[in-house]
Amino acid sequence: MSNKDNIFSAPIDKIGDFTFDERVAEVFPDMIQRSVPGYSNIISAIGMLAERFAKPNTNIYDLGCSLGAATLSMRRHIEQEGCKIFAIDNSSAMVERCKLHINAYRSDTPVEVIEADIRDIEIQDASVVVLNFTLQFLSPDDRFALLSKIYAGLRPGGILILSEKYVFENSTAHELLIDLHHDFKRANGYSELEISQKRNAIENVMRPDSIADHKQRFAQIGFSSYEVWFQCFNFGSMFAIK
Ligand code: GEK
Repeated sequence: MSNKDNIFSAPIDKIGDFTFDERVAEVFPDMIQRSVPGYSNIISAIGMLAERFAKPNTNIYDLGCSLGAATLSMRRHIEQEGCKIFAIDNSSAMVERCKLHINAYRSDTPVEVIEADIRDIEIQDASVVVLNFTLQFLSPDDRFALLSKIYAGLRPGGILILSEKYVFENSTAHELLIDLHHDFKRANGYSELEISQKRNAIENVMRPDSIADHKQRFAQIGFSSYEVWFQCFNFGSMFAIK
């Protein structure tokens, strides 16, 4: 059982920018479940996609792995020989806990948990790359470079799974989807104060793109097929195949 997220439950004088520190890592499974609509469906489907796309003797990357939920889902499903999963995050609090989660179970597919900035790592011989709600935390300028590096490191036929929060061009649609997300958070027990304080804290560190932005960037980089395969309110997941 994970600890309950009450980080924004009491009034905070000066809301700083959101960081993935010790306090966040401790409550993370509860926070992400109650904040991201469809999170568990996406985690399960990442396992299914990995089962389908993982090729023998290739690398699998989980970029911005947090506590390793996507890595664990992929590891449960991958049956191919000689695959290795690299789970990478630049938060030491996350990496420390991720290692405990991963080492709690044994499996034939090895996992290496690495504390690093995903902008600095090498990607090679990859059949599956996961960015599950991570790209949105990079500065808009760094997103294209990272996606190009992933494309270069993927084998032909390899898949990138990219889950993100989206913005929408039509303002009525945009506001409605945000309101529905806030209803989702209320239904999961977050108070008005928690919702608004979290919104203020995350505004400076997360600048989402639209689905059209993502598609345009995939096309420019050279991915041969890409589509949204899941959406719930203003959250969703796409695949892009080399
Ligand atoms: C999951 N994928 O549960 N380099 C490495 N890690 C980074 C960087 C960076 N430049 N920027 C942010 N992170 C996970 C959930 S959470 C999403 C991902 C959320 C890491 C950051 O430390 C955090 O652990 C993760 O990206 C984003 O399937 O909290 O909304």
